[in-house]
Amino acid sequence: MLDWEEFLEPYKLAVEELKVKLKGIRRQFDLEGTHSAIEFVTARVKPIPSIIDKAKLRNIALENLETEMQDIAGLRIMCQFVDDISKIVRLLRMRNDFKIVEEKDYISHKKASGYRSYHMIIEYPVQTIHGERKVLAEIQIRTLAMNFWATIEHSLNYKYNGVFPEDIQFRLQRAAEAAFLLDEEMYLIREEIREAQAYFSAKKITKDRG
Ligand code: 0O2
Repeated sequence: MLDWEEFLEPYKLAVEELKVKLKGIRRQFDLEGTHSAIEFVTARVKPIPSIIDKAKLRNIALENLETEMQDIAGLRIMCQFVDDISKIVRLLRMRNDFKIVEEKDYISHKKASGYRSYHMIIEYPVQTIHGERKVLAEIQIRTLAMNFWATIEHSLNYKYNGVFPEDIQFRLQRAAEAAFLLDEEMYLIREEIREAQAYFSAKKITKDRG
């Protein structure tokens, strides 16, 4: 019988530490006064019922969860523009506090569902009272538009148990195309937007300093 509290503890540590580190990247961009490639970060440890469901679906024995389920610890980085994603990927590749074990590019190769996102599976060392433990974590990097689509699709997926009625399926495909188009249009005017945002944040700093 798996002791879930004990099993999940290193994942909780990993998620908390990584969240602080990723938010630190955002703060450093802000301090430099340059456009932040990170808009916001979210993090979670997969809920136990979801772990059990996914394990059943993928035929993963509970004793193999540690090596075979890569997203028990999950972090999500949201960006404004598509080119921010490659910037973040490069930044993460340069770090030496974890090892990247796999990268999945669902942006160049979107999933059949219409899902787009960049995934990085990392091996992150946490310090426990019994010494170092390496845990797998998944970092998903996506634009705000990709995130909007994925969040909605995920809720509907849950509602329909993965089998969408035809009209919903059709709308979701169209919405995926619209999200792609939105990213493309925003990318084309990104310099304008960044300039405007830099102007407003500089103005805010001046105002805050009185
Ligand atoms: P949750 O609830 O977000 O945790 P694979 O590599 O294909 O063997 P795996 O482990 O599913 O299998 O990896 P994959 O495909 O990279 O997916 C991992 C996570 O990406 C999913 O976790 C989702 O968060 C997200 N994802 C992947 N495909 C889709 C999709 O079509 N729609 C949405 N909305 N999200 C997707 P979970 O465990 O499915 O869910």
